[in-house]
Amino acid sequence: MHVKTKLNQLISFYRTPVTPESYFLSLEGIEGSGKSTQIKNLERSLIDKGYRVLNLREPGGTEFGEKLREAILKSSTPLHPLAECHLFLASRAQLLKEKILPFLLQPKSVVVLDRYIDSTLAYQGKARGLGMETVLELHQHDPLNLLPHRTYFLDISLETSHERQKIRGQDKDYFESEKNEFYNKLIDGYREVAQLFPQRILKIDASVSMEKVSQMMLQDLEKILS
Ligand code: T5A
Repeated sequence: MHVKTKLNQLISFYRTPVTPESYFLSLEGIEGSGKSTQIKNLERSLIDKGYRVLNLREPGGTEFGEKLREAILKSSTPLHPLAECHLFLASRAQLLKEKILPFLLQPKSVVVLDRYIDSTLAYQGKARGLGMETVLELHQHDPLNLLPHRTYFLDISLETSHERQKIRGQDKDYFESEKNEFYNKLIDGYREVAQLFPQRILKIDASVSMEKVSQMMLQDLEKILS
């Protein structure tokens, strides 16, 4: 069967949260694309509009998920791509059960998540070579088949990512130590994922100033909330 047909069939399994005036947002992009920076602005703006906001990160966000985060990002041995993928999914399933789903049941609530399914599609599906179909198949089961209302994909080049990481000057983790070849595949992967979900994912040029990126996101958010 043609890959596109298979992907479309898999996508039809997904559902989005339905509590009135509650929203699920995610931010995506390679290292240094500005997700954490923008989440703070987004949170402030949502609180000003009278929303309850739960800001979480992946992997992590629960006691169990934070242990998995440590196990993955500090791993001294290369993990099998399937092992890696299942660890991210385990963290995600627990986060959905413990935090995301209960929070979204309350009206006027917004979950803002730093990385979600699109990270797995781009990192494990594309860059590690598992295949996006495999990653989508693994997300067909409850609660993993929940998609955000809106995903902001902060798109930057590898050069910009390196420059920002250099300025920040932190030690490299498990993924940050990967070679350029991995990152080039990853960037392609993210752009493919954005094409796969054009209604949900908004690709933003995040190489411009923080203020401009924030402005683009907040303008779009107005439309999502209305
Ligand atoms: N992973 C995760 C997978 O492989 N599969 C999965 O399914 C999941 C969920 C998590 C790792 O796990 C992998 C992906 C990751 O490698 P992480 O530490 O949570 O790791 O995520 P990172 O993306 O590595 O976090 P970063 O902090 O590096 O990236 P951010 O949050 O996108 O960037 P931010 O906001 O910290 O900004 C970085 C620097 O750039 C500056 C900031 O001030 C900061 O110094 N900056 C800008 N400078 C100029 N102009 C702008 N517009 C700027 N925006 C930010």
